[in-house]
Amino acid sequence: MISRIDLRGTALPTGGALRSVLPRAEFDVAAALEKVRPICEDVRHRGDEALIEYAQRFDGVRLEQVRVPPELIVAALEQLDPQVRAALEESIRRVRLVSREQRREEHTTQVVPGGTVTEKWIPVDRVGLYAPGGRAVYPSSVIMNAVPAQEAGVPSIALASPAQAEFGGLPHPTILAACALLGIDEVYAAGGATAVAMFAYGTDSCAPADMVTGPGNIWVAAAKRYFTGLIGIDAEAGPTEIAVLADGSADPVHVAADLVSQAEHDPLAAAVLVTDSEALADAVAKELPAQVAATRHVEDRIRPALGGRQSAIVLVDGIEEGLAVVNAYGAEHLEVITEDAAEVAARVRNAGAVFVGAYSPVSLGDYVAGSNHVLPTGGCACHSSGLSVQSFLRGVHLVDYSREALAEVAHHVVTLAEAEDLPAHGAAIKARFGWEVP
Ligand code: HSO
Ligand code: ZN
Repeated sequence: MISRIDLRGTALPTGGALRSVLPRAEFDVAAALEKVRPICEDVRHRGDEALIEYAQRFDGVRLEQVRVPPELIVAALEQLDPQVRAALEESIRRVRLVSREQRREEHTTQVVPGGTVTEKWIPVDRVGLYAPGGRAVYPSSVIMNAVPAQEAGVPSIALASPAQAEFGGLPHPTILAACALLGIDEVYAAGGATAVAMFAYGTDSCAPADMVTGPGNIWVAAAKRYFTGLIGIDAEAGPTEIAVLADGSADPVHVAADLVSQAEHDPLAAAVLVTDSEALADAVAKELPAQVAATRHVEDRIRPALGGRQSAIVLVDGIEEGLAVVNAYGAEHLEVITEDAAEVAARVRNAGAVFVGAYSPVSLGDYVAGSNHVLPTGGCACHSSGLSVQSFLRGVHLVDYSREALAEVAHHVVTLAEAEDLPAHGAAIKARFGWEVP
């Protein structure tokens, strides 16, 4: 069901070489980009009319309008199962607690008397959130995107999610209900690349957004890539990944359950166990088929995910080597289930989020840990962060120098301007102090 990679007994390759022996799904965004380009341009030129046509073509729904009437968003919350509502509310509360503390303070540095640089943090004006439909209807992802945007102070937040034929052309009711809980009343029935294009260019019914965030399939990732530069994006989310770094102290039942839990998302989802314990590897390999047999989504997602080239059990000589492996891999989610888990976790450098010890499974983080579940995939954890309040803020420097403070460094500006053959830069200083700046 899951392959093995044995890295024991030899020196581990370093850097990129180690990464290349580790499993990873293929996710060819560049190829998808060619297919989404004409769709995005069509939305640009024909706006709502194009969105309505694509809803018909891709979602099999004849829409009267793209915008969801706000009273239907409220109605969806009224219909929501009270237990689901309570769980979503607790998720919102906890993510908000964590997000609130991420808000950066404005800071002023006095560089010299009379010369200051202040770093201000300004939220983007308008954000478009995307919530997938189809296989992945995740109200939790609406929360993970909306709460940090709200805590950042984004004044205008809209959401798009595909029209669902079985719900009369509205987005899925739990997505609408989550919007109502979050106070989002601007919702559009638009899916995939067309939704991203709607936010990027704007249409008659939807004002353009400065930024689009939210998970999605390869078409959403491709559209985000297409619009990078025109709008801000969170990340090109690829298939989800869990890596578990475990030693012989880990319970194989827990480890197997956690691997299966993320394999359940997608046939391309990656589940990777890195361990120095052959006994654990054997026990997990034995446990997996039993657990898989007892759940849903087996043939279409879990089996291809666990059996795919992106998943494996990786055997290493020790936890030190295991750390090198997980750092080279840069998983979206990394669980550390070892003795001294906190100490081992503290040495992880590359992971979207780290889950410490036996009682911090990824599915806790997916819903109610308070952490964010929008995290870098595909090794992007080596250079990028998960979604946070910071994602929605721009740092702006306010430069405020007095005449005296400028005079003090005028000669340095003139010198550097000359050194770069940009005399007009120097002239902008000389014009203020006479043309004889030394
Ligand atoms: N594990 C997914 C997020 C998710 N899980 C949504 C359940 N619902 C990617 O982090
Ligand atoms: Zn998940």
